[in-house]
Amino acid sequence: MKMDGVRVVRRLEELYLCGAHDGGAYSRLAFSEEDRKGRELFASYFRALGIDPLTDAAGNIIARLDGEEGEKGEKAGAPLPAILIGSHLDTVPGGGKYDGALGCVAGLEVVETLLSSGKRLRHPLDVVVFADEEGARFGSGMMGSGAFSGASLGDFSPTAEDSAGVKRADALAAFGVNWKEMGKAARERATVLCSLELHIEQGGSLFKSGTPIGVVTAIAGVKRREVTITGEMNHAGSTRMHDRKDALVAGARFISSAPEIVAAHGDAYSVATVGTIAVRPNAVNVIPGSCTFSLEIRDQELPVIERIDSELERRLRDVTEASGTTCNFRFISSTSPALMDDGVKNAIIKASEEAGYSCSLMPSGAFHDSLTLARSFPCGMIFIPSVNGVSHSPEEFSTEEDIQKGCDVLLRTVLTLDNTGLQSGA
Ligand code: HGY
Ligand code: MN
Ligand code: MN
Repeated sequence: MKMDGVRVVRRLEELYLCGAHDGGAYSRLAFSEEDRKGRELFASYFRALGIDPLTDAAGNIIARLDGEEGEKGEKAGAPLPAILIGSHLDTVPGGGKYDGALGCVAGLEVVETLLSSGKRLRHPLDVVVFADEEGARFGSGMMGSGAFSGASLGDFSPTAEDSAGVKRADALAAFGVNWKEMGKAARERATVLCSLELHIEQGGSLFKSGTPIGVVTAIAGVKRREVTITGEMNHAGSTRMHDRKDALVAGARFISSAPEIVAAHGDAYSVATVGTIAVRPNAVNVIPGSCTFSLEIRDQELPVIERIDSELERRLRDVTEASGTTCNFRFISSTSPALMDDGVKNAIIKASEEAGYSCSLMPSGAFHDSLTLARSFPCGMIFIPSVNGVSHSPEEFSTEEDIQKGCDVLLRTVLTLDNTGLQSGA
């Protein structure tokens, strides 16, 4: 029984093309028409196997391969708890071919490989595409996996708008998702044995060390806020420099000081990013009256995130006071760091050893659906190298050889978990 890495790579290419935009960029922002194309193509792969995926109340796509034991299987009785293999198909703007899509296509490949080999698992296997993992369109990420895990949906305001002014609730409605009903997607804990996610590392450590498999130990938490600095719109020609209350200059002073604040108050894994900024009125001859930007902080420890957040806020208040401007914050989302499950980690390590691949235990700086799933279910993640550590970029690349190895380890991990369940002892 062998996973077909060539077929996986071909499908990743086909999915990537669903995100084609005029001008040569590729992206599948959550609940966009490009996302719809990718989701429909992915569902069609399952229908070709005779499996009709369902879509839950949060827009997650779930394709089930029944297990031998339980309702639809041969042996009578309630089905055993399912093994989940999930990830996401939505991307960041200009994202790569592998982030998220690899985990979804590899889950499909496990089903196709089992079906063609005639091997029946004892447990049901659910392959899940979680909706809006990135949060690139409406600000907060992991919406589908959050709803699936029964997390509070407070971070997913229905009125949050994308850059074109489309509200989240309207974008969901175009996909048949009623924002008010998303809570119905919550999956009962007892119906899940564990969750597995194969993902690219999105960093450089596996690539630099030449290690084909990463076994994720923990996933960094992430806090996102929106900052608005308000100054005074004025004439760019007739307003002397000492009379200005320039919101963008204040923003620039703050943003440029963020790296040393993170260095002073954080640890090796601490990061802070300003990824979006809007200036008003955004005219060449008008002193900016206001600027609004995103502020995202991540670390493996929640207290470190909070410490950096308060030090950055202190700095911002100093900068705005000194420049006669004011600032305010709008909370967007916050997800605590999470540990991966020992039993699932042990199964991944065993699978790597059986396959003859070296593996290293490592934390994830990127967040994933597994971050929010880990609140409710035992989770494990398998990483493969990202060439030059690049991700969230058209340059994102993983080799066919590494994809094959990641798929081999995923299949072996599923077989181990199906056989022995979760063995958390060493
Ligand atoms: O932003 C992230 O860490 C992930 O790629 N969604
Ligand atoms: Mn991802
Ligand atoms: Mn991503």
